[in-house]
Amino acid sequence: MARPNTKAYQKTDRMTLQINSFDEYKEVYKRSVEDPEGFWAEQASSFTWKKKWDKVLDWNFKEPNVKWFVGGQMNITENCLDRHLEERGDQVAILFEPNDPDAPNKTYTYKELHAEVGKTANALKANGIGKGDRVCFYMPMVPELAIGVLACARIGAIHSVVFAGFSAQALADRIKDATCKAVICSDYNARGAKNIPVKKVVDDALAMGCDSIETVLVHQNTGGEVQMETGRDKWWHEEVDGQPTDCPAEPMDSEDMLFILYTSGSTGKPKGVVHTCGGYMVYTAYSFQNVFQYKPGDIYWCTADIGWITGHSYIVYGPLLSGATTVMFEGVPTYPDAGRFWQVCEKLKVNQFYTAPTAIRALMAQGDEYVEQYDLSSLSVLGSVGEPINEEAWEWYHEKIGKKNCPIVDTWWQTETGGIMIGGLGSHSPMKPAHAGYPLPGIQPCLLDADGNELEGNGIEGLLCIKYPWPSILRTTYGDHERCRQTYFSAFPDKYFTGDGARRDKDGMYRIIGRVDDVINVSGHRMGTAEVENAINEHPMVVESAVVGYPHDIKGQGIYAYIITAGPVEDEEAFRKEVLAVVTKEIGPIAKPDKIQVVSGLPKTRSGKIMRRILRKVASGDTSNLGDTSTLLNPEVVDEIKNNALV
Ligand code: 6R9
Repeated sequence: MARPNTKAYQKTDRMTLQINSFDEYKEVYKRSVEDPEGFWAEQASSFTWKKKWDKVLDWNFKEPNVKWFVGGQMNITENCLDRHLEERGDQVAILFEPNDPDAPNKTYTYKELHAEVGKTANALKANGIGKGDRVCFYMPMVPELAIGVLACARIGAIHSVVFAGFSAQALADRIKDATCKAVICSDYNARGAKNIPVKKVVDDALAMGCDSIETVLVHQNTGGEVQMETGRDKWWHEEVDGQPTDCPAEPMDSEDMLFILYTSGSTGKPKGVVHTCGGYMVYTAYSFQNVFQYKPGDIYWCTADIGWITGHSYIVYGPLLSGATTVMFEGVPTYPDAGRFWQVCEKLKVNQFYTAPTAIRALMAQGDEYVEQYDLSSLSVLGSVGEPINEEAWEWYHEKIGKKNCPIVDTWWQTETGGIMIGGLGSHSPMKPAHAGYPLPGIQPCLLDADGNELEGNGIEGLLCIKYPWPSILRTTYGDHERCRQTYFSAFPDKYFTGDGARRDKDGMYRIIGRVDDVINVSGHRMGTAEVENAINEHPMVVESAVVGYPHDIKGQGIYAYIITAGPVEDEEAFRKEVLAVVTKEIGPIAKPDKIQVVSGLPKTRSGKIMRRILRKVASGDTSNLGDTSTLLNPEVVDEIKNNALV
């Protein structure tokens, strides 16, 4: 093997990437689409590379095959940690706010975080974990989760974080799909007033035949009792504490895998979206600094969970790459009461605050008194992510939280896009309620009609696609490249299809309408209808089921399930509870249907396809015009479904 060119390519003025006005945005955007390679090479040059790339971009959307910074070598943790040590080694990197509001904050400076990551990386190595191995995380929002993820990246192991609300079954599916070598978990999860067993779920998952797992590393969080299997299960503190703090960063090819993150689609089981090192690094840092207009010394808080992409890109990587102070919150928005977010904003003097519409709607419903008692004057930028934000929630966020002084950046993006694609740049972009706005530099969205024709001009609506690669686009779906091609690149030639519908208004601003496929967005979490149906069908009484989304005041969308049972249901309430239990067991509580209607049949076309359009209309309470049902195989069920609808 040829020795890598070890002459480091360094430039450390990392805060120079920011755009400072809307005019500048327009100029930068123009350049970014006229010369994408030159533009991204320039952005990439502000990072530490072990070896500079030979070629900026190699791509086609047919296979697809996308490679950024080809031939370059780097390690993302050197960029998150080492390169900040000189200038801001004593600045807080992670500011941890525990679940218990009376417990002290825990902080890690860049120096301390660097040392902890080094120790943890050495502990992973001592346990036989190395470059290319997959490591699953199943943990609450504690600093050790971020430390563990970075420790993997340090040694080139691929992390696969599974949200700790998923069931043992869902965890087992993900461990098996990625053939993980180790699981890192906590003993318990302190969430609001609850103490949720975490290690127990891992034990249950591993009992489902996760043969690839050699080690379970258990972080002691609450100190509650757990069972440890000799040889396999080890305590985090015993493995990590005695390790040397120094761990050399593994040289990674730009296109080596950084992580896998499972997400739901319209068909089949969740797929493992794969992101690679170089492009993801450049894009998450660039988008973080521009969207949030982060300035040195600011306190930035994203309330997401690291189990989702938002946590990966905008709690861990984007902020740390930018030398920011990033808040990690263990708790929930309503504990000890609905003022917790605002109490923490006051206490920590948060400058940029990034949350989801579902949280805003839930807190808005609790009344303004929870907001009014806190001083929110430190806030400068408010962010929204995960689902469309309705105008009422937008106005409340703007007025009550931002006191009409803070821009709202409504950020549209996906697990697959790795980073924010459409959204405002702090106060520099014009904003409109419920509109994500303009594409970030380097992002080339387009709207297509159903035949794949690109719709030109403004004041139009269509299917949202992206026609040119950006550095953090997904590279594949783990272990199944064909599925990646099929899902994202086959609907329209040479385009990445997002699955969302959008409108471009008269000013060229994008408004995301929502999914056009069978994906339901519940409280900002993606659920595939097929996935939920498969879970429901596990109930022995269920013959067939169909699940659709319907408008829900707080969650954005709720889950409405139509179920055909084998024989009559004696006790509907008992049956409902059993179905919820099955779904909780198969996926997790987030996938529980809000409404369950037992039906004698499902409306089907003559080719046997469920007419979801009809089911969606009924679920939304709109039975006025169900369209032509005469071509159905079984038109008679429509009346029955309509008459017994739960609205
Ligand atoms: C980051 C994230 C992606 C789906 C996406 C879209 C919806 C996300 C949105 C939004 C309207 C926004 N979505 N942000 N819809 N406005 N600002 O949420 O990733 O979990 O993969 O979900 O969420 O439908 O396609 P992910």
